[in-house]
Amino acid sequence: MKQLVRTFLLVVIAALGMMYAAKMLNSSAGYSSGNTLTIYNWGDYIDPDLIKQFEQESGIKVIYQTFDSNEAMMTKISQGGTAFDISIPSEYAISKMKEENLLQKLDHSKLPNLQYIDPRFMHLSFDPDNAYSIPYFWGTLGIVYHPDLVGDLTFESWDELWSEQLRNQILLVDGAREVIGMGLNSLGYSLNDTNEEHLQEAVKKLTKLTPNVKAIVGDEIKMLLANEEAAVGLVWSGDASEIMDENDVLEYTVPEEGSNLWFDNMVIPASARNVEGAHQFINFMLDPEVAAQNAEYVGYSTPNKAALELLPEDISGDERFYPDEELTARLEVYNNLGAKMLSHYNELFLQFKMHRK
Ligand code: N2P
Repeated sequence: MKQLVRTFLLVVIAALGMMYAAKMLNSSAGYSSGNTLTIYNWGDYIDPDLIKQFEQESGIKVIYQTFDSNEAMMTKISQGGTAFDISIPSEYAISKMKEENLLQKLDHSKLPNLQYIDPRFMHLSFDPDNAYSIPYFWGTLGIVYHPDLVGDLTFESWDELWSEQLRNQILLVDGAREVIGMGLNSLGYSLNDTNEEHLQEAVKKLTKLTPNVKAIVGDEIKMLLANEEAAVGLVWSGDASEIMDENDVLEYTVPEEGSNLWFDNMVIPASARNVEGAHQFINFMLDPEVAAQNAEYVGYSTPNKAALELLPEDISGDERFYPDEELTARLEVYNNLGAKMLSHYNELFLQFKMHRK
């Protein structure tokens, strides 16, 4: 009998131990519950001091992870391993995530600072009521170049990228929509084209660009261009602005055939645990002083009207980074082409990358 009692007690102790271990594991995997907020943002896309300020003001601890493409971000969020409370996708990704039920509706009554957003950036077609997404930054895609290293080229046309004098001189941002879209634009097609012949034509043309392409890179593109490691780069406007802050000899231009106009918005993924904290964070980022500080730090264009008024005139008045509606009219926003077409774009981009090896 004694033996039985001892065995029974041992089993109970082991079971309790296992329950405790499971609880510990759970709470470390579910760190986004309670007083923490898990943010998933593009690399180099926030002033780190603002994260500290938010932590101090809210008493919420921020856990921060970064991504370098909408595609990588969507894959991770749909796999569901980590419960992210905030993410910052671009428009076509927002529309796709909405369709896939990966986002949750926002409570606008918790976002009083939404009043500071320029109405021009509200009610856009990918989220007409801003029910799921709140503007963060916006911009264009264009070319940064070193005027002394490119002869007479001024990149009024994308075709100039193919000039022989640019052998091994071009850096491309590592984005499927960006590079395939640029190939399509250079042929006079839309960057949302889904016609297979046009897509094949674009890949064929891009393949011919290969001798000029030095590398396809992520955020390091800024450092490489600022240090004049290459003469030309295909970059997002905010990166261009940061590069030109470092090296003011460089220029930024958006070729005339057209390019991409993009909008990155804050969202709360469906799997978020700290929904209240996520609203607090969005409202914090919408505060004019916070948004102005963030825009000055990262170099991207703010959609926050009140923040824009706080920025120095040399930033807010710079038409290259704050193009007016007339200028943006010739640009195109990426459409959500559907999961199948998006993977096709990814495959074509991979095909182009493989050709370089
Ligand atoms: C910041 C990347 C900005 C993404 N490093 C443009 N959609």
